[in-house]
Amino acid sequence: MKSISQFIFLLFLVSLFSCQDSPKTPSEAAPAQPSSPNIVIIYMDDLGYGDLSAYGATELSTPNIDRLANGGMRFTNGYASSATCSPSRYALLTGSYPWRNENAKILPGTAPLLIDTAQATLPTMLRSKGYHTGIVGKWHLGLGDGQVDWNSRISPGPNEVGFDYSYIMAATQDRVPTVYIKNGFVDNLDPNDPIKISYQENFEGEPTGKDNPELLKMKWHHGHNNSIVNGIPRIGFMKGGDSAKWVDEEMADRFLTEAQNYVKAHKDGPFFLYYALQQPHVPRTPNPRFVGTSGMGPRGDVILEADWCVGEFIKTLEEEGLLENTLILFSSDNGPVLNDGYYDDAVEKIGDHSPAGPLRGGKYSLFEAGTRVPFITYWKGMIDPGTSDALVSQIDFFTSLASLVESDEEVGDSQNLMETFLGKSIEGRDNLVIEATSRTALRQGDWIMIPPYEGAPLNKQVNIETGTAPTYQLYNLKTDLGQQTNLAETNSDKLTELVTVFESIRGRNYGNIEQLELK
Ligand code: NG6
Ligand code: CA
Repeated sequence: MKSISQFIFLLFLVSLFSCQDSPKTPSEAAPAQPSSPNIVIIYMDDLGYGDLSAYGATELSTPNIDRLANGGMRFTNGYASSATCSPSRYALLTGSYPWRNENAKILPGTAPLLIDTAQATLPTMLRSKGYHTGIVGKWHLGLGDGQVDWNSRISPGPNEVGFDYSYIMAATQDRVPTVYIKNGFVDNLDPNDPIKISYQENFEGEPTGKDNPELLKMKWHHGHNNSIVNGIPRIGFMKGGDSAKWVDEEMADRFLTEAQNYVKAHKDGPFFLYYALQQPHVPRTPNPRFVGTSGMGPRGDVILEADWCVGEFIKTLEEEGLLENTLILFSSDNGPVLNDGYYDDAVEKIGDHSPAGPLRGGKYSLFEAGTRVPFITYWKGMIDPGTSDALVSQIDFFTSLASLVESDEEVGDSQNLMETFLGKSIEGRDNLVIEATSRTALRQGDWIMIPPYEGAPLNKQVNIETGTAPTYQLYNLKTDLGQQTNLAETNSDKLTELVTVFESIRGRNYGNIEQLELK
């Protein structure tokens, strides 16, 4: 009897303490965070801040990406490092500001590898912690040493900077070579029909977009008038490799299947997959299943196609039982553009859709829409759904993921924001340098400062404001998200503060045309 009453008393004590200390029963408590979850980066090409319904689009519906946004953290101040592709991708993989590397500009298909093979990268860091690493999709970071023979192993490339598996397009969908490259070898290449590539001159007898308009199914508007592949004129000249040429309309399915197969093959994990979709970059070539689905022409159609791909990809994670053990990071390499060199109705059929949302500018621009992009973190059961206004950048993936996997590697420009990405903190960066076509600006707190630069205020080819002005620009993004009121003259203290910080990061010699006399 005595022992029973002691037991009941003990039970009473236990329940008393557990009630006081924690209102949760053990089953309600948050599961422990595994230190080696699978990691997937889903990266879009030219998707704008306003292109998803989760980010306010009303004329387009993107239910699958919305599922990530609404079931994870949706960042409203998330940035790509640059307003163009190669520099952003360089920063994403290395954690280094792209302006530290003078070659980090939009690269031709024949450019040498931009990343030093001795440099730390996301995949090398994760590999050192036991991850299998893969990339599927757009690369655009250069290949080889500048003298590539496309008919033998192309190296160095993704496999030499940390990826165990790669299935890529070399540059962009509008640039030659228009072939897939698997672990350094052109996929499906017939050795009797070797590939030759040049960005200088055409190969004898080959038609071009410029001289053979009768062969085109898509017309070029500016640039894009060299070799013709599948009726689409490209940037650069290509001869041979017929059996290896991609079919543009099948590209989305091709990359999706590759990404799904990668997941299935490595489901015992941990794995890191960089799934870099090609949409909605030009040429916009939706699969026939998606033609006409948006009512906005090919640009809208390929956004819906990409949304479907993301949905199918997530389904695979789910079917493999991996969704609770996979951290998904979703973003875009730069802001939106409508006419990026082809006549494809993007301008004509835009209707009430605003690809940049409330932001000013677009791709190539130092204004917000150049670099502020959809930015989502999703981890089923681990990230509570929410919206965060913290200032975050893709450059922070490196050090943040290093902390997640308990690696002590870090890169100076990349900050550990893991708690913020997991929705456990609202702290972001204090400041961030953004870049557009080799010009840079500083975001700090609610403010952005753009130094004076030479150059036209409007990029007439694409009809996008560059953000360039001959005087300093200073905007308060909290009260003036659309950057309409330049406060540089009226708030000289704030201007001085930002210029001082900017120059402490960037130095005094960054291509500006005027220098503020700092107090
Ligand atoms: C530009 C192309 C543009 C696009 C861009 C790269 C011309 C006139 N324009 O040079 O169409 O390919 O490069 O885009 O050729 S990015 O998203 O990969 O940076
Ligand atoms: Ca891009």
